[in-house]
Amino acid sequence: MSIELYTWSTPNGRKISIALEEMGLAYSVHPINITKDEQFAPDFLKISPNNKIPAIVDPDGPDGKPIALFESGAILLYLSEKTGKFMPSNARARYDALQWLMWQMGGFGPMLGQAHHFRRFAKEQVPYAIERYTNETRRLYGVLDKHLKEVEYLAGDYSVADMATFPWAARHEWHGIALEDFASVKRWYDAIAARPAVEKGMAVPG
Ligand SMILES: N[C@@H](CCC(=O)N[C@@H](CS)C(=O)NCC(=O)O)C(=O)O
Repeated sequence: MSIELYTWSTPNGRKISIALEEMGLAYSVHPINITKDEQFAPDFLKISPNNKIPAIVDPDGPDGKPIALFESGAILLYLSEKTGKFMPSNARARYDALQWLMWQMGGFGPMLGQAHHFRRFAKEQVPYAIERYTNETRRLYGVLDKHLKEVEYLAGDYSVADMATFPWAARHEWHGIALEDFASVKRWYDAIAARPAVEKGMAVPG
């Protein structure tokens, strides 16, 4: 039975379509148009009470019963546990992957999102906010670049931490970053962009 994916054409949504493609799981897509407030529809709120995409319903949950999940980090961990893929089993490596996943969820996502808002969508130009979030974004790219000088992927092997981080880096023009300024990020980015599952996942919801 296929997993129901509730999503929109945003980095957080595409984390999950990438993971589903990488893991070879069958899924059907339900576009939730957040520009038309569809995330506030009562039926969607039953699945995602924080009125945000992505969310999933897996008819075949851990106990064989359906499970609904929101928050992209939780969904990635659920899918990796379900399939036994893209999370290391060794405890030390697992915590390495978890810390980079949490880094993405707490920083390289929320801060880039604020940069997008103030650089592209805010009704008034607020130079302080533009500078604050653009600088913080650049700092985070510096952290990522330094780490990727030492390792091929965020937790050594390709994992859900990379799947979470890549779609945000794919919006680098929106947050004022030239990937050429971060050579190791660029090497990592190009390798992930070339994966067929990533190409398919990035095209969802179409
Ligand atoms: N921490 C959440 C963030 C999800 C999120 O911010 N989703 C945005 C689109 S990328 C959304 O649905 N926004 C609609 C709204 O805030 O009303 C996650 O990672 O799943």
